[in-house]
Amino acid sequence: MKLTREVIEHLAEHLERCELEARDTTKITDEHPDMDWEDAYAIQEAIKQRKLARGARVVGFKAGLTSHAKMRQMGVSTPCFGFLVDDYAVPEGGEIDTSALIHPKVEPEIAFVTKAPLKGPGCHIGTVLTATDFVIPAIEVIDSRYRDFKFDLKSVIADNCSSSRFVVGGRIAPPQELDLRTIGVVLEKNGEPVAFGAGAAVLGHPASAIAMLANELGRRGEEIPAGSLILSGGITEAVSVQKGDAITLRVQHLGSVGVRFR
Ligand code: OOG
Ligand code: MG
Repeated sequence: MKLTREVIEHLAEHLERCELEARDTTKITDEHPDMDWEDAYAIQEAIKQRKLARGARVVGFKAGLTSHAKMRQMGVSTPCFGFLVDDYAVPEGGEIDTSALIHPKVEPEIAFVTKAPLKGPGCHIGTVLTATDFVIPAIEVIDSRYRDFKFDLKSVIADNCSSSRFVVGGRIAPPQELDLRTIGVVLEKNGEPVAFGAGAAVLGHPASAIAMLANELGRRGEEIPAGSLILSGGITEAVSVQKGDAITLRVQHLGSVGVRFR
């Protein structure tokens, strides 16, 4: 670790304030070019502790930057992992207050809900599918706290991987009943299809993203508890949204899920 506890707490407070007040900021590595990966995850953890102290509950995790489309869009080459709290959850068909966000974008994702704990190292697609209760379509709303979504991997990890809101809905299915590599997704904005893809865009198989997350948490002595909801990562590039937009995600065999920005 290169940063002191004090600086980590300060950066966590700064980034979370930006989130809560819908303000953007420059990326933190500009002022702290020496910060390392441990520092980045320590800042993310400090943000989590701030939310827990205010009564939030961790409901799951997210993997991000798991598809080439996303890595290309954001100019990075490795996935990132973050946490999800209950405050981020929006009901299916619900509304999101756009004025509470900075510059939201939506992503089509497959969410996994676990029925058994997943603890790395050594997790792979097989262990993930065995521990999965069901998969369900998910729209993730990301809202980087960094100006114009310009960041590097350490800055975005510290910022809890741009987590902001998520909506799950449609039909659930046990993963054994689907081929998650060929499953097709269509993202619609105001009735127009705007992005398309198949599950294999995420690391060859969306369950690989969950295995990577479990192995990464294992390195830190943590696990994915049973009953967690995990977003496996955007299948396509993220799509910008504005006040007034209606978003629908259609997933082959799994119905659709929608949300509106008011
Ligand atoms: C980082 C978060 C990316 C995904 O699914 O790839 C992400 C970002 O692009 O701001 O959530
Ligand atoms: Mg995402």
